[in-house]
Amino acid sequence: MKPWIQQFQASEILDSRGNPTLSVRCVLTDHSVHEAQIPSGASTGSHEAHELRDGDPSRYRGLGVLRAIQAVEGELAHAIVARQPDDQSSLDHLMIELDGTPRKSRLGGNSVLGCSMAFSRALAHRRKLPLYRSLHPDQAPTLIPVPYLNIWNGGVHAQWQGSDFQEYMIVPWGAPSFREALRWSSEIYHALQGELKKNHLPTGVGDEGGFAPPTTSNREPIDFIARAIEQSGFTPGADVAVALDLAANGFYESTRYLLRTEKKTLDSSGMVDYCAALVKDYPFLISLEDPLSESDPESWPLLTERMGSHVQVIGDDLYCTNPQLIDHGIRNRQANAVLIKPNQIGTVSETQAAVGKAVQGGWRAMLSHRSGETPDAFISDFVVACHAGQIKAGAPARGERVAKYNRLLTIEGELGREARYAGPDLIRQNSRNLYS
Ligand code: 2PG
Ligand code: MG
Repeated sequence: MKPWIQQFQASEILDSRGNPTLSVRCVLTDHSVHEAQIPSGASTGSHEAHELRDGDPSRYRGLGVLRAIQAVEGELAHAIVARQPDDQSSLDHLMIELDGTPRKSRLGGNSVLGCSMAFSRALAHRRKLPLYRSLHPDQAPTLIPVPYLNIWNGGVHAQWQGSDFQEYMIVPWGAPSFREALRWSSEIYHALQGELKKNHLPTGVGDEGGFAPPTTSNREPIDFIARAIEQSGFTPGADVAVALDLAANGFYESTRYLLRTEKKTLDSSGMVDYCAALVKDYPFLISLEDPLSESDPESWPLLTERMGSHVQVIGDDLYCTNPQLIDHGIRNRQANAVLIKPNQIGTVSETQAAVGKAVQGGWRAMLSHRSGETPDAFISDFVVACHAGQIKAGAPARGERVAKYNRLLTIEGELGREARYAGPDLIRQNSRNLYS
């Protein structure tokens, strides 16, 4: 076979928090260049792929990625160029073997994922397909996901200045199309801004573009958001639901949940009761992510059972997009959905396997950005290709967040009449068809 991959190049760029991150370019023998930029989390799970950083305090407070650049341009590039893989799983397995550690700690999850994503784009170019078709070439993509837009930031994404819970999201699932869903969301975002101003609250934003005012209760943001939905002419629940990422790892300390804004300390069963009361009082609350800590796995099945089938319980830090951990979670009925972040696991094929594992087990999957982002919209193509039907990518504001939503507008436009906006019923039905 004629060689088609010429080289891999990498460089240090800045992410949305102003921290260094990795850009990787796959250069082909036809001289085309295919780039991927790697995001970075702040509230991370303990099983995430290792992010290789320099640790040299004289540059970028130790966060530089020069060693990751070396890994890409050295060992990884040499092995890939020598082997000339021509499909995604051959490339990813080659890199996994070369690294040889469970969490990609030798060559770095960031270096490996950079090569994996850049290669995906190169493969799409070679197949003359858009990325969202090339990622799943046997199945025509049609399902445009429901966006979960984070319009109120708390927890570590707001430097613990506001709510204990990290993300309050609007879910415009009653819209007839993604384009309309995004319009609704932008209108609600600005209505919320107006409400905050009226109440003399600051309208500065957190890491993911949502507002981040101080609050004395974790329920207050839900009340504000419900008002903003209504003021924009929509019905909470039927038109626009609400979802939370509590990111409970962040406020779990020695077997207790510390809700500082409410001056409450709860044990596991207290936290389960707290969540049960929340979904009872707010019937339009349809999804809770990381309602409990990853260090409290025995309590997850209790909470999921209490929520019943109509509330989505999503494991993020608990599973870290790892197919084995997801499998364990399914067998133990810990949750009923999983968050999918490519950089938690470190290759495109393993990310695809994680979605497949979830859906085969009857769970839903949601694609996700990271709090430290770049304009790279890989996850938008990925979510359409894998039919997961759900994506969260932050507020309908800030360049690195809207890049994902804008890419979905383009895809919806390209699919034309074939495109179906996921809505409440289609999410489960379609992803199951693909993996059964
Ligand atoms: C999360 C993510 C993304 P981070 O917890 O779901 O919103 O945050 O990237 O900081 O882990
Ligand atoms: Mg999360």
